[in-house]
Amino acid sequence: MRELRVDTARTEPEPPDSSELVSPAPAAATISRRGALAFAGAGSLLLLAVSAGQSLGGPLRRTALLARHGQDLGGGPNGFQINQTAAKVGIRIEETGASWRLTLDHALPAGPAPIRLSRAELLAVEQHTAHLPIACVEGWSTGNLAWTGVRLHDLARLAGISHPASVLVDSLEEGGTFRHAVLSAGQIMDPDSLLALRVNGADLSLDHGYPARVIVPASPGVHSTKWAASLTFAS
Ligand SMILES: Nc1nc2c(c(=O)[nH]1)N[C@H]1C(S)=C(S)[C@@H](COP(=O)(O)O)O[C@H]1N2
Ligand SMILES: [Mo]
Repeated sequence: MRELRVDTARTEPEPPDSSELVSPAPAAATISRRGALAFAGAGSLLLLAVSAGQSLGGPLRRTALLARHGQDLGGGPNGFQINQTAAKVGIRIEETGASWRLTLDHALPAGPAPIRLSRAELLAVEQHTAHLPIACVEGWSTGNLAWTGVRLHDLARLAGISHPASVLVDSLEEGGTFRHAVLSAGQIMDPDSLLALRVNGADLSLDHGYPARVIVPASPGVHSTKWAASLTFAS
């Protein structure tokens, strides 16, 4: 039963059918099918699947976080583990406000001038959603979170490099090991690799990297630079 291993973010509603047990416009899944089985038995599955609620940050998730880290992160879309708060690394709220721009650049000796985009301009570029966890080498990971933003590949094209070999992502942070990261061609070209502006349907919180942060699949958390300031593509 493959369904039993599907997690919350990938739990999809049943297709509508004639029995009218299935909502034609179901709300997001509240818990995974595995969780639902353990919790309520198969007979209640459809009822649970159509009940409204948050997929993450609800009471079940909160309990899991408390059990794992002994830390109460609160609920809500941004209620997941943080590695380095904005305050801890010296991010000033003013530099994340209306004056913030993302600089898209390239490492070519000649080529197009750098582009500077506001958060509103980034939100006007085609948005994609990827369901990915944060997995920190310090020994914790989240479940899948729904990240929404602009594909790194689309940003590379905007910078004038459609086949990048790598990208240097720099943050607003001034010191610190994690203030920048280099991503490979494979990471850039993955359709799930995003400059994320939103998570779980809400704007990123400041501690999770507002105004924008990188998220890439199958990579340690250190690659997902928060408080992005510039992306410099090399070919
Ligand atoms: N600028 C910046 N980005 C960063 C970090 C940081 O300290 N500074 N920490 C990294 C690490 S080690 C991890 S595990 C993830 C954690 O992301 P989160 O705090 O949103 O869960 O962010 C990464 N991005
Ligand atoms: Mo990390």
